Amino acid sequence: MTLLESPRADVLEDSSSSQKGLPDFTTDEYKDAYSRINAIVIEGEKEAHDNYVSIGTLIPEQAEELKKLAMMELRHMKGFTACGRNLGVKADMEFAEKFFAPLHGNFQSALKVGDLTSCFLIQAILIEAFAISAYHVYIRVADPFAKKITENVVKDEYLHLNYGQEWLKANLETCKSDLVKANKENLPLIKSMLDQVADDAEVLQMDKEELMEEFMIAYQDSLLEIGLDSREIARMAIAAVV
Ligand code: PL3
Ligand code: FE2
Ligand code: FE2
Repeated sequence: MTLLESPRADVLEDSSSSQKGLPDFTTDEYKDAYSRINAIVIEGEKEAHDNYVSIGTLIPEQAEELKKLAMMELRHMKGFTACGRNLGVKADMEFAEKFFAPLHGNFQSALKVGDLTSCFLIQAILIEAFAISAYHVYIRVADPFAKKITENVVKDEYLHLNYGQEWLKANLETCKSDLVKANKENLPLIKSMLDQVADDAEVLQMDKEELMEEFMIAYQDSLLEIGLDSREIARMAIAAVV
């Protein structure tokens, strides 16, 4: 009976969250979880900026374009900093730096030897797909201020994903085996980052399975676009679970 009373448009518009209701953004529990999640996002955006600038040093003819992507990341960082401030939360940056350290280390090693394939896979595919999945899920349960900011950010993240995708696509013939190898080394790190953030995300009403699902969609779509076939993609995705 009560089902008939629920407004149909609402059900169509939003999935699970509108029926569950949004979290209480003012509780200590919410703010505590947000202090880590917000820091992760701020640190991720800052490192993304640095990574695009670094990639530009390896492709001088595209440095200008990469600088533009990097500037977007700084804007994202400022936007998410404002989200934390708006909720009265102090971001735990020390936690976030540790959170990114393994992936950051792998990116730096790749950069040092001029391994563009790994650099693009780490930053433009894995990190951007991670961000896209997280932002999509967050938008459904965010406070109105953060929702608006995140909606604008996620559009840019697709541009970043596409940029890396295009480079890998154009170079696939020579970089395929390196791509598979880099994926094997780095996809497990993304999985472990997701595991580490899952409890805090849950407090924000972000469901872990939903995050994984959104990540897999962005990841698979991107590898398909780069030119890998379903079997190759399945093999690559398995690296996350073995
Ligand atoms: C690159 O443009 C951005 C890199 C950021 C990576 C963020 C990963 C996010 C994981 C946690 C999900 C929370 C989303 C909530 C936003 C305040
Ligand atoms: Fe970003
Ligand atoms: Fe980005």
